[in-house]
Amino acid sequence: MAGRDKAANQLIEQKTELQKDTSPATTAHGVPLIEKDAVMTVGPRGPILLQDVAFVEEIAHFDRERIPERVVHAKGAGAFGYFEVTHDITKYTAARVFEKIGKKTRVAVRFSTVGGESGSADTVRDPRGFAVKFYSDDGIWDLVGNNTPIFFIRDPILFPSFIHTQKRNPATHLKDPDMFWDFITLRPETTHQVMFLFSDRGIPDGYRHMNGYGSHTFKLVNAEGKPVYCKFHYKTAQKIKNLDVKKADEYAGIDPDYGIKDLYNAIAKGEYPSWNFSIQVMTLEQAEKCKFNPFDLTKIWPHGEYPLIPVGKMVLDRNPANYFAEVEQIAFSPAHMIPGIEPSPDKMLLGRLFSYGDTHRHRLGTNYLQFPVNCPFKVRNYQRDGPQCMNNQGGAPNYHPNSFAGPENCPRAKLLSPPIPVSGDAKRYDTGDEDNFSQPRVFYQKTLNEQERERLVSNIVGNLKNAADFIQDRAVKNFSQVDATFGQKIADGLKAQRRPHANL
Ligand code: HDE
Repeated sequence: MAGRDKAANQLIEQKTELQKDTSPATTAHGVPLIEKDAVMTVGPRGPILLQDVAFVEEIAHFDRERIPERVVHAKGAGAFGYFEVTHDITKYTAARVFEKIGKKTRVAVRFSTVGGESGSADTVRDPRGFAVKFYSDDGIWDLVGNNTPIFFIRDPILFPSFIHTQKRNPATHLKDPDMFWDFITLRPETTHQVMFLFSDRGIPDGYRHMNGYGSHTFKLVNAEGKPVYCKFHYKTAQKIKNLDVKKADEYAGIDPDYGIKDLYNAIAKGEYPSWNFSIQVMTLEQAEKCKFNPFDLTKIWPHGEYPLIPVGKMVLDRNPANYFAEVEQIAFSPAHMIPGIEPSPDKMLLGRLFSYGDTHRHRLGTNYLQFPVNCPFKVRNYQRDGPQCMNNQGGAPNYHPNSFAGPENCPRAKLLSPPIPVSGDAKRYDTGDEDNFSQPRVFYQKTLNEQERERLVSNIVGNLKNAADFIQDRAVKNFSQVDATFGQKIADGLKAQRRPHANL
């Protein structure tokens, strides 16, 4: 139909295929229906009979259609495709995904915004989630990253507070610039990510035109059991494209699902988006001597010292056949790692290892890993039963050790998980004061050009002006520690805009 895109025509294009199946409508227990669109009544005007089990079933299922949305990253788009190895990195890792050049692994991807609810606009200033599920021969590997190589905080205990400041004020139920900027300015380790967020890259043009990052430092282990630290990068082959503030606001009003639609239509038209995948590597000896903490998620590893090593490419070539089953129910977890890929001491990564499985058990249920989209190729273990259990492993022994051929340990996995040397005093180390401004300074002075710096200032002022004056002053103080001119420009911009409100 003229003027309509693939997403708009989805129902029409599917019709011919569906018409081939002429079997009747059924109840959920597979029994053919007599009359789909009428309840059973005594006489044409009612009342209804309780023996209309088809009606009771329909309503009971409808009553339970919603599951809790994700507490963060609630709005998102999903797609499927493959990852292909183009360069050999077996000297760093024995992970099956990177086994040999040409090796292909199926992937599922979910892109998302972070702070908004599931009905919120796609074109807001917010980091974007970039979560990839690799269906590897050694089980599921989830690389649950963002479109930024860094994050706001470096201690996971701060995460619930940080997220509360991005969500709604508990009294007004409104987004609250005081909450946001109060937290940001009281924890200056947020400065680097805040500057990235208010730069041009803070509003990507859909999900195809942005990079992805594993963000954390991970550990790779090779076939000899030798580890190195590493970071993962996806560079978009579509080129980086961002939305300017005016356009983004416009789309938020008239086309709030802009990102989902753009991805769906590109794939439906056969314009498969792809990303080049690379790694940065740091040896354990280099990590010891590194000038900054290589496990601090508010920092990047400079590419000059730790160059990108090409590895492969990821291509997305299939849209979800059913959004709820394959995207709403997809369950990523940084704890899903495979032999050859391990966590580093990054506190944020380690903090995340608990959270995701926990949220999935609450949101999706105990057996969420048995849903087709989450399911690895093979599972043999001693876990049994629980709600919605679909693969209960037949009559295989449900205890270990046993004498009846139950599954045993894997020597290869053991070799690829070398012992972790640890030392130090166990205590709560407040890391708020650790070098918060040197990398933001490089970002401001070297990475951005003059126009980009101007837009950064204007974007910050445009948002910060809504916070209370004393919070604005604190923000200026922090940004001045990045660069005195930067701080001054923000102060000047705010002064020009300052509203006559009292400093409450
Ligand atoms: Fe998440 N995060 N996160 N996060 N995150 C979730 O899991 C959490 C963090 C990221 O498309 C939740 O299933 C903690 C960093 C993505 O389904 C939850 C901490 C990065 C997605 C959760 C972080 C991310 C999530 C909410 C601090 C980038 C969406 C629903 C220690 C490197 C995945 C869910 C999808 C989702 C917890 C910080 C990325 C609650 C505790 C840093 C892309 O488990």
